This record gives sequence, structure tokens and C-alpha cells, in this order.
Amino acid sequence: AAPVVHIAAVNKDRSFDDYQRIYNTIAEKIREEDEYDGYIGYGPILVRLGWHSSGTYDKNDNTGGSYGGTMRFKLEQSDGANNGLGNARAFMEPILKEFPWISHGDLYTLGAVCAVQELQGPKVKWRPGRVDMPEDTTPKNGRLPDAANGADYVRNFYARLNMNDREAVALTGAHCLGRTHLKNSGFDGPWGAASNSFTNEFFVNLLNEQWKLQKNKAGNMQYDSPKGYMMLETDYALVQDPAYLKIVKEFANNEGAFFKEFASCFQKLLENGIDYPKDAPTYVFKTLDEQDL
Ligand code: HIF
Repeated sequence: AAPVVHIAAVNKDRSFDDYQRIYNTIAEKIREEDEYDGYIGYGPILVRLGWHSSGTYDKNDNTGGSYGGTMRFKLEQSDGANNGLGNARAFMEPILKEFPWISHGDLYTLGAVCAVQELQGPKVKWRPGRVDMPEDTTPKNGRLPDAANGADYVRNFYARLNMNDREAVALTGAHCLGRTHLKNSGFDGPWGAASNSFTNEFFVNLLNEQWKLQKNKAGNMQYDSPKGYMMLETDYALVQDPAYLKIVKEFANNEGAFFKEFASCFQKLLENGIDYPKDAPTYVFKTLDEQDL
């Protein structure tokens, strides 16, 4: 079969200001509802919603990905890897009511970009044009990654998303945000101390903490440190593999290099499988701080 083609549909009636308005509405709601998940707030789970909407992509046939907004269907929501994302979708519901013209794919990816930026991460370029597709285009469950795996699995998984080693390591730095929850994934604990601030702490902790592989309360294996931090086996794989380790050391020592690489491969992750016409606009949103809001 011919590969699937997803062409961004640029809505000529909408301008940068319309999307910045949605960005601001999401950012203000993150700031307002700061008590969520033990005062971590909604930023991290919005990053997870945006990436899980995109992470079904398969470069071999161009199926999956964020374009069709199929995360709005039960089939995709019921993938075990998406446990807990109901909270993020519920967060987005009033935003969709207020801006019914935006597609689910555009909204969920814009939410992830907003969260990264509002949590002091790098500016991530964003482009509109995803179109809600019918239910029968929903990818089958099982395309999102399983954390109980080592470096070979990680490399193969990211290759399906068209990501090389440097991109795979940079993306994983997003695990500075948020935490694992026993009731969602069967893992337990945060990756570091500053769970709602986007930094290179993930790489620093990976190199500097005393990690011990042990069974958690749910019977799953994870690395734990005396400070109460955790690493998934797929995270720890980045120090076990020599090619990955070199990049982890670079990002631990150079936050600017991490931010630069993350900004470009996170945009790529959110846009996988979409063809943008030459005249499609690219937006860089202002943070609330930059607007004195
Ligand atoms: Fe995660 N990730 N991720 N992840 N993730 C979890 C939580 C978050 C993987 C597993 C898990 C990426 C890649 C991978 C975030 C962002 C990104 C959880 C815990 C698991 C198990 C969920 C829960 O229990 O609530 C695996 C196996 C990955 C590939 C190897 C991305 C790069 C790091 C692509 C990415 O951006 C964020 C943010 C969270 C925190 C969510 C929260 O509710 O706090």
C-alpha cells in the first residue's frame, strides 16, 4: 500500500494571535491549578499528553502520530501506556469549549509546547494544521514504549520515530518533569527534585546519584537513589550504552546544548508524519512572563 500522507491544513482565518491566545489560556490554567499532583501542577502531564499523541508514529508506513487527533477516541485512550492521561484531557476540555475551531492534534501538541516553555524550558517552534481524522484511523494499542527494557530496545523504539542517538538522549531529558505513579504505570517516584521546572537535572542525577535496581511495591523493577529519586530501566540504559553515555555527559555539563537539541527534536516528535506546505507559518509563542501576564 502507498504510505499515508497527512498534509497540514492551514486555516487562513486564524493568525498567530489566535494561537497565542490559546497558549495563554493553557498557561494561565497551569498557573491557577498549581495544587495538582502534590503541587507539581499540570505542566508535566500536558507534556506527556502531547508526546503520547505523537508517539504512535511509525516511519515505515507514516501511520500514527499527532495529525489525526485520535487520542480523543476510547481505543487509543485505553492503551495501558496512556493510563492517567484522563486528567490531562479533562484539563483541556474547557479550552476546547472556548476555542472549538482548533483540532485535537493541534491543541494537544500546543499544550505540550506551552508546558515546556512555561516551566522555563527552551522555546519550541510550533506549526498549526493537524486535522481531526475518523475513528478507524486510530492506531492499534501497543505502539508506545515499555519501560522495562534496555538500550537496544530504546534505540529501536526511537528509530521508528526517526530519531538518532543524540535526539533520543535529548528527548529523555524531559523526564526531569513530573513523576511516575504506581496507579498509572506501576512505577513509583520522581526523577529529581525540581519536578515542575525544565532543566538538565535528569542527566546530572543519572550520572551522580547512587542507583540501585530493586523491585517496587507493584513488583516492577526500577532504579532508586537514597534521595528518593527513580529511573526507569529505559532511562538507566542511557548510562549503560557507551554511545548514549557520551551524550548524557555532554548534556549534564552543558544545559545550553541540551536545550538546543531538545527544542529541535521535540518539535520533530510533535510533527512526525505531517507534510507542511511551503507557505505554512511557524510560530514561536511568548511566555506569560514575557508578556508581563
Ligand atoms: Fe515518559 N514516562 N517515557 N517521556 N513521561 C512517564 C512519565 C512521563 C517512558 C515511560 C514513562 C518520554 C519517553 C518515555 C514524560 C515525558 C516523556 C511514566 C510514568 C512512564 C512509565 C507515568 C505515570 O506513572 O504517571 C518511556 C518508556 C519512554 C521512552 C523510552 C519522552 C522523552 C522523555 C518522549 C517524553 O517527553 C513526562 C513529562 C512524564 C511525567 C508525567 C506526570 O504525570 O508527571
